[in-house]
Amino acid sequence: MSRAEQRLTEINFDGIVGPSHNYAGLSPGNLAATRNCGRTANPRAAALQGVDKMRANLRLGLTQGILLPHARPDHRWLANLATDYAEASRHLQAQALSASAMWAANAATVSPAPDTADGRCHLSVANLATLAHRSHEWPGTLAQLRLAFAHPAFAVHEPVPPPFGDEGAANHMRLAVAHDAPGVEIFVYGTPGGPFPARQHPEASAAIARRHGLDPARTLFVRQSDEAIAAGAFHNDVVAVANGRVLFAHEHAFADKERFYDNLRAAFPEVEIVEVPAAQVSLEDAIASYLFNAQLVSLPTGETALIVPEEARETPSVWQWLDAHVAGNGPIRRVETVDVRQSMANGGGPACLRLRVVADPATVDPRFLVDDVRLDVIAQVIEAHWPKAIVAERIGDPALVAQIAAAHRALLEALGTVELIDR
Ligand code: SUG
Repeated sequence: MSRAEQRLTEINFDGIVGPSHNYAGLSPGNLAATRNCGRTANPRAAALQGVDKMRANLRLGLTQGILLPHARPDHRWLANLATDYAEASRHLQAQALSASAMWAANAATVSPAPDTADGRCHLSVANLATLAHRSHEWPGTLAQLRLAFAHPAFAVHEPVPPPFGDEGAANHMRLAVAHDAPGVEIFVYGTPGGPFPARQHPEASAAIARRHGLDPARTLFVRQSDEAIAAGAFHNDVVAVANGRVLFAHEHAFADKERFYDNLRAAFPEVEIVEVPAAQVSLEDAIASYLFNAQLVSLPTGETALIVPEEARETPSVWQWLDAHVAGNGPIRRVETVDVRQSMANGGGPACLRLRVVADPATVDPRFLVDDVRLDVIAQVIEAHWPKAIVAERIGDPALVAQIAAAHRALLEALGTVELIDR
């Protein structure tokens, strides 16, 4: 299919919650994950919540894809550390077992074809180098992206080498008058020195912009505010999200806000900046409710909708702000809520669970695209195989580990992707 024949649209690829989903408190700076450390997790309910979120997206007329859980525990990683699961310490076991690949917004940074010098859609797999349990995701992610995006319309890159930490699309935003029009790409990075790690390094962002062949005149590098990181915004997508002409952000999301907004208006005069003042929604309420970790989407009608977690409805300041915005003349015309509480308890909201790729669905391996029928198949596998509960003390139990492996295999078999079995 020639470039001219491609019909570019935004596809949301949601990470299916893996059967090893548990709460091990592995992410300093991620307040929900720290708070819920040791709590009993419900992998089956978690994965079904994710499936329901995808069904809701389909009902809105959006195109939906999936990324698959990785093989866990990661025996290859443990072998590289000269140990195995039975021998490893409890902490290392938790790091090897984590289902953290579910947060697909951290899988890669994506630059759609209209933005790149060679007219291909570029994807750079994130190295997630800052935290041990996430640092071994990238080989599995790379294998999947190479399968899903094997068409010449795409270029899939290996991660930027450490120590330059890169956490993917969670620290990247794109504005464009339409998904298939040239856009402005915004890379948001953090600076070390605060109480929590700055997980996105500016060197990594710059390397990605170079390798994707982005036009420097339409590429911005912006520093996240120290205040936001210290308050628990461990990724930019906890305090800001963009889509189309709309940038939706908290007042305290960025370090040098005025300069950023000036540069953005110069690069993209069509931008509509919707800023939520701290006087109306505190940084704490924004982070606890995940107001900004929302899917900001263009509906087929052309309207902009915001898909927020239930927690946003339950936070009075946030819900009042949203009500007033929709009642007024703001660009967000519709608010939808989804229940992803199991993921939220580990700091992953609706936006964390998806990777946006602007592409022609005909160029994507169909095994990575879903409709209601395929979601039924996925839900059946989850119902039949995912553990109902994981109690923290049980993570070393060989019977649990065997059940997780069998569940993973059952899903890959059902989806025809068994070649990814040891990934
Ligand atoms: O990297 N939580 C993830 C949440 C990622 C959310 N993604 C985005 N904001 N895009 C993280 O902190 C917790 C796992 C544990 O503690 O068991 C965890 O990895």
